[in-house]
Amino acid sequence: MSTSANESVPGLKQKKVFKIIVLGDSGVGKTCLTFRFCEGQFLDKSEATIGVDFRERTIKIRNEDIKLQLWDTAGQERFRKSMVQHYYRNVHAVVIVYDITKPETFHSIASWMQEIESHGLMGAPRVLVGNKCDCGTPESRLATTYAQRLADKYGMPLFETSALLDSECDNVESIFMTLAHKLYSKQPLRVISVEGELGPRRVTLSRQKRPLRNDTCLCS
Ligand SMILES: Nc1nc2c(ncn2[C@@H]2O[C@H](COP(=O)(O)OP(=O)(O)O)[C@@H](O)[C@H]2O)c(=O)[nH]1
Ligand SMILES: [Mg+2]
Repeated sequence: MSTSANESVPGLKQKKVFKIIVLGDSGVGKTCLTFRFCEGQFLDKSEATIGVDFRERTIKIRNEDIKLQLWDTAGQERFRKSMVQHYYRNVHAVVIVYDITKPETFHSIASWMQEIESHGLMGAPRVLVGNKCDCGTPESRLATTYAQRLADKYGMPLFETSALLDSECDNVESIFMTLAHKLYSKQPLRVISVEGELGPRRVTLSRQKRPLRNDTCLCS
């Protein structure tokens, strides 16, 4: 688990930092989604992200301040290749975005999954996001059932959102809050008692109090 700069000050409580990377083809709305979550509004003049950009927002879980650090990247291969190692370091969770009006961005998900796998992140909490649900017609949008099948195949929840519509901001909120809660409660279960050799066996499990990761975030 990463901690913020105050870790060197004795007596100050360390803030947990969750690093979440946002992947997906260029133009699907990664920058607008992270902006919506961190700044609470639609980013009017979104320019192509060059290399890596990150935004932060502090949320509260069980009265504890948690810093969510959202890393947003350019979808283009030419930028990704040069900074990929840096980008994937100390990642806690992954958001994969496609544009529901552009099937080719949905078909790229398989290669994004391969990239995630090659960086050993298949065990990290992941969500699939179909963005721009304010666009197109019901016929031109990728069917939810189709996307849900893929999400189920990879064992991740599916969210359909719009970074543009204020009425959809709760959905954008849910994407990152779902991941934050998953990360917060991601503590391994351990057996603390097994009862009755002859009678019915009852196994009690409890959550281990262990930090999720203990690495230091590069950008804190
Ligand atoms: N209608 C609509 N446009 C969006 C939405 N999200 C992003 N855009 C637009 O899509 C384009 C690409 O968005 P951007 O966030 O830069 O995509 P990125 O390349 O994945 O970071 C921009 O022109 C945005 O204004 C959305 O939810 N609805
Ligand atoms: Mg961008």
